[in-house]
Amino acid sequence: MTYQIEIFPKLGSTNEYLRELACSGAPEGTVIIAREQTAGKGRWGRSWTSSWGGAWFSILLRPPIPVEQASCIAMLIAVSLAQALRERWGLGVGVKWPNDLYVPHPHSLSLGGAGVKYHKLGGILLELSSRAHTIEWLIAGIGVNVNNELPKETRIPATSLARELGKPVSLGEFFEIALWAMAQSYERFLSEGFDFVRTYWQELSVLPKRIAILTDTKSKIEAKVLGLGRSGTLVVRTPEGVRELASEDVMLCQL
Ligand code: BT5
Repeated sequence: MTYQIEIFPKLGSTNEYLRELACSGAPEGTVIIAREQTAGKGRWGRSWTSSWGGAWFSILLRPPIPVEQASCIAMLIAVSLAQALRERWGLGVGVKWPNDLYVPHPHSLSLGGAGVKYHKLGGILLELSSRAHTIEWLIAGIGVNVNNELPKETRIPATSLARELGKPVSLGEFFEIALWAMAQSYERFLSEGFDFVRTYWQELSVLPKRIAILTDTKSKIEAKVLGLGRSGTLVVRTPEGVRELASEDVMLCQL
């Protein structure tokens, strides 16, 4: 895949900007980067704080896969980014289904936990248009905190590469590494399928074994995580049996 990259000092949302290009036929590999976003979007209508110094970008893909497999793309991006950041900066970056990059923060023993807490380094927002089960365009919006100031009022505490490493990171190098890693994974996915992503996901996932899921009926169900399904779904065992969860249908919450 070759990239065509445009960089803007400020945009509302790179996803929104790229959506217009996608609708007017822009090619796969079009990348929009904004130094700052004034209306950055998260999932479920949430907002994404995107001040100067972070990596806020969107990639246009036109994968020849059924729309039901679109979540595979979010997984492969999360996994390839986590691996690339681990290799380059030696950070223990993990992936949290469906779309987050987390960094572990050891629990303080005085707080009584032997477990590990995580801080959120970044997130992915997938948007797409489909016709007759095929994908017309898919936009992967990626936000990673690099050197930016961090938002304080977040559900999961936020962290950045600079905070974790104790020094600023070259944004240019970040983009070079991230875009290269994603292109490699995307091409491998198209030629050999999703299994290699599932294997890496097992190693990188930070989900605990037992989770609670909030379904569209707003009921909270306890579940045991079994693994990643063939279409990027989360396979869990609930009291009613084994279920495959699609990221757009459920929210994970505290037990
Ligand atoms: C995500 O949503 O994690 C997906 C974020 C995708 C952002 C990129 S930036 C480039 C592209 N253009 C866009 O407009 N969006 C994409 P979600 O899982 O819903 O997480 C949102 C929640 O994360 C918020 O409700 C806050 O609690 C928290 N949050 C907001 N900004 C954050 C930040 N910079 N770092 C960490 N957490 C943040």
